[in-house]
Amino acid sequence: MPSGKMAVKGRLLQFVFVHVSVVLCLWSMQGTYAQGNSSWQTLSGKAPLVIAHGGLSGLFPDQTLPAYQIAISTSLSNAVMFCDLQLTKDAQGICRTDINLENTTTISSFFPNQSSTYLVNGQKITGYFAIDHTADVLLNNITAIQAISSRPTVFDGSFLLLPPDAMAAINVSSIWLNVQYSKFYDEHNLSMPSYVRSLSRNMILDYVSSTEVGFLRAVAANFRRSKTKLILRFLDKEDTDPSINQTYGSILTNLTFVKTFAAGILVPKSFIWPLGTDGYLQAPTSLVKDAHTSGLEIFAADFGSDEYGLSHNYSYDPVKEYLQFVDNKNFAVDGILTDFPVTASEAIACYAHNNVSRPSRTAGNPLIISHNGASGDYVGSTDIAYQAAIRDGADYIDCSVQITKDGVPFCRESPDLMVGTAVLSNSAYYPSLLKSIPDIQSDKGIFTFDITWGDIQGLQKNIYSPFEENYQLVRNPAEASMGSYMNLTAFLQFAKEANISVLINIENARAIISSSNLDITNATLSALKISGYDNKTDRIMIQSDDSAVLLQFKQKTKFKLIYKVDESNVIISDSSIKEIKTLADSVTIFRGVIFPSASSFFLSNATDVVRRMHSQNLSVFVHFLRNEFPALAFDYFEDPTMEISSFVEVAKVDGLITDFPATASAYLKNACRQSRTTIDYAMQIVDPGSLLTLAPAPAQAPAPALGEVMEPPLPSLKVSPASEPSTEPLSPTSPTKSGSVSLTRHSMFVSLLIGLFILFFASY
Ligand SMILES: *[C@@H]1O[C@H](CO)[C@@H](O)[C@H](O)[C@H]1NC(C)=O
Ligand SMILES: *[C@@H]1O[C@H](CO)[C@@H](O)[C@H](O)[C@H]1NC(C)=O
Ligand SMILES: *[C@@H]1O[C@H](CO)[C@@H](O)[C@H](O)[C@H]1NC(C)=O
Ligand SMILES: *[C@@H]1O[C@H](CO)[C@@H](O)[C@H](O)[C@H]1NC(C)=O
Ligand SMILES: *[C@@H]1O[C@H](CO)[C@@H](O)[C@H](O)[C@H]1NC(C)=O
Ligand SMILES: *[C@@H]1O[C@H](CO)[C@@H](O)[C@H](O)[C@H]1NC(C)=O
Ligand SMILES: *[C@@H]1O[C@H](CO)[C@@H](O)[C@H](O)[C@H]1NC(C)=O
Ligand SMILES: *[C@@H]1O[C@H](CO)[C@@H](O)[C@H](O)[C@H]1NC(C)=O
Ligand SMILES: *[C@@H]1O[C@H](CO)[C@@H](O)[C@H](O)[C@H]1NC(C)=O
Ligand SMILES: *[C@@H]1O[C@H](CO)[C@@H](O)[C@H](O)[C@H]1NC(C)=O
Ligand SMILES: *[C@@H]1O[C@H](CO)[C@@H](O)[C@H](O)[C@H]1NC(C)=O
Ligand SMILES: CC(=O)N[C@H]1CO[C@H](CO)[C@@H](O)[C@@H]1O
Repeated sequence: MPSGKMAVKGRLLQFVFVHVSVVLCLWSMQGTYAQGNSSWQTLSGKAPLVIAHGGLSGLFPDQTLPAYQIAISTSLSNAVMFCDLQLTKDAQGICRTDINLENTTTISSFFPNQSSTYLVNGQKITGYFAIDHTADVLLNNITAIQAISSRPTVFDGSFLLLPPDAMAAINVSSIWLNVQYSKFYDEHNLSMPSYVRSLSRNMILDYVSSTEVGFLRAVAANFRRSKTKLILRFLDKEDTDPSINQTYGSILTNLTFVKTFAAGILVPKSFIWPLGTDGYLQAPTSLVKDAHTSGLEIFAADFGSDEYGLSHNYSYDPVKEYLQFVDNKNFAVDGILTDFPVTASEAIACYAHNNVSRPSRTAGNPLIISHNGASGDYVGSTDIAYQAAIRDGADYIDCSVQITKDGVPFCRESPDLMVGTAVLSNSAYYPSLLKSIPDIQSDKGIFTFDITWGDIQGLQKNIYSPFEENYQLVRNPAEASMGSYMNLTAFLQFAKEANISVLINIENARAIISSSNLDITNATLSALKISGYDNKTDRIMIQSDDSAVLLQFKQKTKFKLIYKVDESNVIISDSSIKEIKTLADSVTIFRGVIFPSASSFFLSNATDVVRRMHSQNLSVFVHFLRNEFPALAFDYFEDPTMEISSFVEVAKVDGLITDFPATASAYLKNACRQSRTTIDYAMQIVDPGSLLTLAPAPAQAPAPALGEVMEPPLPSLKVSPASEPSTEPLSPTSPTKSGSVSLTRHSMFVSLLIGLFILFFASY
């Protein structure tokens, strides 16, 4: 996805009267559920709670009706909706996270140049405060905006602020009220304890938390006989609770004291799993066990799938982080406060306590094909990346073949060594070998076919992090230069020993013949022959974007062939599909050919290309799947699993080509997919285009049609290559089933139609 995701800025809508109709269709997949008891290491023994921080605030401006509604419809049925309470001039409550309303609302454009400055817990803050305005003005004139720059701003200004009692009007299972500035409001003659007491007479408050011991002690007597649980919320250890002038770090050392007025604690997740300065998790603290020993529930805060600085241990898969807190063999927190309740729900219902092995590779499951091995965690195309891919559950490991000056074919994605190696810092190669080959790439490069295999093996390698430049998201720095490249013969030998199938990708074959007089196609054929793979046609697939390369393999071998469509934004006509069918058994296409996306990073539509390819008996592989959130359309709620789920269940692809085979493999064996979950939950899949109805984007120009599939034959070499393979066709074996997996498994689709009719300037 292009780099502008952060920069997408929605218009601030200022309507006098707007009637927004929100229609969002989310399809959910539902199996039959066995009801059973799993033993959770929570205080109650029940599954951990999902607490939605302002609703689905990872997508919508937080604490608005759509944010809560979508959170309710996509989360566990007992999910808790969280409201951060602020008080207005006339002692009414509104749900807003920050005491300063400026960053999360349109208030500064409604009252320009009217900010004020207050001393809040000893700190001077300039901005817009609820205490300066009446509830009537705030709830009727001001709308919410997204405060976090990586999240969509297209909904800014569309949804009104809410008072806490608005949540009673929607179908919430439980409500959590958080009070952070009781002392500040008290100084302004507004009493949080009185407000919360009176609110509790009109609605059920399941949880009331506060960062102030003073507040909790003030209301403790009132809630003693109710079902409301009082929770002490901890800020950073160095911060001070102004109500008792003690740091949170010191309060944490006396949980017996906390138990005298609270039923639980809410802590930053780092109190439980501290993050080292190296970006990896350290050993867990004993806090969860200590809290449970003291009879306190413990809830962890600060979860977000689009977080910068997420621990590298999780490989950018947010599901793994939740599992670290709820399913780690030693303890489980009692609940998780998250901006993405949908992914926390999925982790708890579908992934936790799921010790099953991978379902059969033929039972309607798409193939998992690595992209340069497990390149999400290791330097692509190295021995350790391939070992990891196998360990992580790939069905096929892939080798993009490059060739060296001395004619050795080896595995590496780019022919340009400036990508992913330190070739530039070596005066033997730079600048003398820098050249421009427009048929390969527009930028100048230093190419593998100008350096010998021995010298390439000596180059320092660097892990490729596709979202480093624009988002500073780096991959597994601890392994960032580890591993060795493998020549094709060694790669095939390795695959044979590991008993794993292989996808060989050949690109730029004709440009390399013209510029270096080296023939990758023939070199690949030779390596296959040498390694004894020439008769293992069920173990090898050959992929190319060049019809002439595929035709050579078609003439000389019986391998399964894959045509790779190079364009990511293209319409593939039925006649192109028929042409492809004459060349190949399968097609590899980019994600956007199946689910095109709009400039706003929402999916705009679903094409029927997979169905049309299937009708020509072509299998369809989709690439490249990546976990980092900027790779994902907003429709997937920044959850790579939801994208995988959608390609498998909605698009029905036959193969997933991924940098992170572990994420795809975990998806295939999740308990919800296998209808074995003990918690009634249906994993979400997208309805492409539905969110765009909420977030109108400028019309897109239609995608161009795919150009000619058939290319002229490859040029000949100027001199005969040293080692030519025999021209005899390689001996066939029985045809494989790997390319044409039948996809019949899915049970019942339940459609959830959520119609939200939001009337602006109507009061609750
Ligand atoms: C689950 O636990 C409850 C309470 O401990 C018990 O009554 C019930 O029989 C258990 N159900 C199963 C399926 O084990
Ligand atoms: C609010 O926005 C201002 C200006 O963009 C920024 O400096 C400040 O850190 C933001 N505050 C919060 C709490 O995000
Ligand atoms: C707000 O202040 C700025 C300068 O600080 C000024 O340019 C602008 O006109 C003022 N707007 C209003 C509505 O007073
Ligand atoms: C409200 O939610 C409960 C359980 O979550 C469900 O049984 C009920 O049908 C819902 N009611 C409405 C009106 O959606
Ligand atoms: C609060 O009320 C007291 C007494 O009623 C008054 O003296 C004080 O000025 C008020 N403070 C504020 C900030 O309104
Ligand atoms: C809070 O405690 C610190 C040291 O524990 C002390 O220096 C400070 O004066 C106290 N502040 C107030 C307002 O009591
Ligand atoms: C912890 O709190 C309890 C209850 O308030 C108190 O009795 C005890 O002295 C405290 N312990 C320490 C070490 O401060
Ligand atoms: C390929 O690698 C293997 C294992 O490292 C080695 O034995 C073999 O000589 C290499 N082949 C070439 C052509 O360098
Ligand atoms: C493939 O060839 C090897 C010898 O090169 C032979 O041992 C093996 O049986 C053959 N396998 C098949 C399936 O033909
Ligand atoms: C969505 O895709 C279908 C099929 O490709 C096409 O007929 C339709 O016009 C598209 N709709 C939009 C809104 O782009
Ligand atoms: C590849 O080898 C075949 C013989 O096996 C030969 O006919 C063909 O010309 C070679 N390709 C090139 C580009 O030299
Ligand atoms: C400045 C202001 O208060 N504007 C409007 C806010 O909304 C209320 C209720 O709709 C109106 O009466 C105000 O005029």
